[in-house]
Amino acid sequence: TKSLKETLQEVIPGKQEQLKKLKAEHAQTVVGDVKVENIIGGMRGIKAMLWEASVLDPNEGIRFHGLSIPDCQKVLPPAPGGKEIIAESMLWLLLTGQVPTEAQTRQLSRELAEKGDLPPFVEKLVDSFPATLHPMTQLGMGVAALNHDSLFQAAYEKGIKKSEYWTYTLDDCINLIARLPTLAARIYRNVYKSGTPLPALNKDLDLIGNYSALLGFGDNHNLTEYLRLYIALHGDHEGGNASAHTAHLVGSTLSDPYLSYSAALFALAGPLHGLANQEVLRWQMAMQAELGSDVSHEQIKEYLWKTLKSGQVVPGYGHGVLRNPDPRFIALQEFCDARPELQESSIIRLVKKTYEVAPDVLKEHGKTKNPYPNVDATSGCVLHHYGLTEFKYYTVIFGVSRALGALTQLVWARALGLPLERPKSLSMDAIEKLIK
Ligand code: AMX
Repeated sequence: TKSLKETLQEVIPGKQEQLKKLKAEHAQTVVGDVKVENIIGGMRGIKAMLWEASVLDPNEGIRFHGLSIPDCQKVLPPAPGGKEIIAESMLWLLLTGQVPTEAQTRQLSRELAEKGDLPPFVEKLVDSFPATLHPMTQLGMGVAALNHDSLFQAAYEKGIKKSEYWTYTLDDCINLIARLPTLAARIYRNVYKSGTPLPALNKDLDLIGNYSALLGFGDNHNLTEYLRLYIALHGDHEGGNASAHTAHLVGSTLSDPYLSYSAALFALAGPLHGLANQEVLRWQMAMQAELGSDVSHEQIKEYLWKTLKSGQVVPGYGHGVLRNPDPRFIALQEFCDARPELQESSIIRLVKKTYEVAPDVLKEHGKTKNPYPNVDATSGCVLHHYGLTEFKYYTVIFGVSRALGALTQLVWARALGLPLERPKSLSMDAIEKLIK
């Protein structure tokens, strides 16, 4: 059985060759233009970044090395006794572009479990935070502190060849992915469970099986399966989103993976990025409190209009890039449809009914470019139903997940020798001069 590193070692030369050819033959080929609206509009639409693991099509949604979500659900090995995609098989696909065998997946699970313990000083650091400090702030600080053990940084200080950067980066990324659930679960217990001690990592469990057990939900198979799917699906959403882009930008300075991903987490903590799932839950629960559990489509329609007329957005709908229902939303909806306990959940039923009327209301409202649900329309509601009810913690789970894609790209950035990011900025006066 070839290990992840050995597999990457085989894949990298082909990609390096592809990049060399692109540079040699097409460095001057034009693939888009830049309008003033792009400069003042958050750089939307500008094709300006190399990102290997996934590409987002506005109509079809995300593809990981060409594989759609249903493709991944067919081919990626699940956990023993489980059915859903798991973080390890998704990580393997993102990093190598290949589907791992079951044996490779298990080997990676074991490696991650063996590397998952936190250094004692990080445990102490996290335990010293007040429970009132936001869990995302705690996660970002914990991840930054883990750079104490960065192999890349230590090797760089000693002096290594550029061609060796990626191997140390990979080692750091694997160590960080292994430790993230332990760190995130420790924060959960400190904030919500009075610091009750964590169980030991089980070397025979997958990464998210262990995460669920560390959180205290080891016996809750449904929640564990949901977390596996949620975390695999949120693993990567191409490179331009704020958290992925932050990791890439910081990493381009040759900051190590811990510092790069810590910065990414603070981008994810923003209300326009990682907080949407908790907003959906809050909004659906307010709807339920006002209208009761047995609501008609007509009543939901009225509630939607009330939200819109008060100048608020309908949370869970719309997207910066997507122009169709988010395939991640569809995958989560299918998860709900297949489970009787979720079929009976009043909040999940309300989410589904809302989906049946909201796109038409949003079309009539006429503002959003995408009237369809995004992944957050359901994601938080399922966590809540299965007993993970602490809203403020939901972005931390997203943060455990997004590491898969953001860290994959750091490995590729070093393997391909990508340079320091340095886009050109302009003042308004400078833009006006260009126009004249
Ligand atoms: N309800 C009401 N109005 C909406 C809307 C919604 N769900 N989505 C967009 N609009 C409005 C915008 O506010 C904007 O109005 P304005 O012209 O008065 O400023 C107009 O429609 C055009 O916006 P857009 O180009 O379609 O979207 P965007 O790229 O500017 O923003 C997003 C994308 C997701 C922030 C936006 O759709 C939104 O606020 N949705 C609700 C919050 C949400 O679900 N966020 C989760 C996104 C997924 C994720 O990253 N986790």
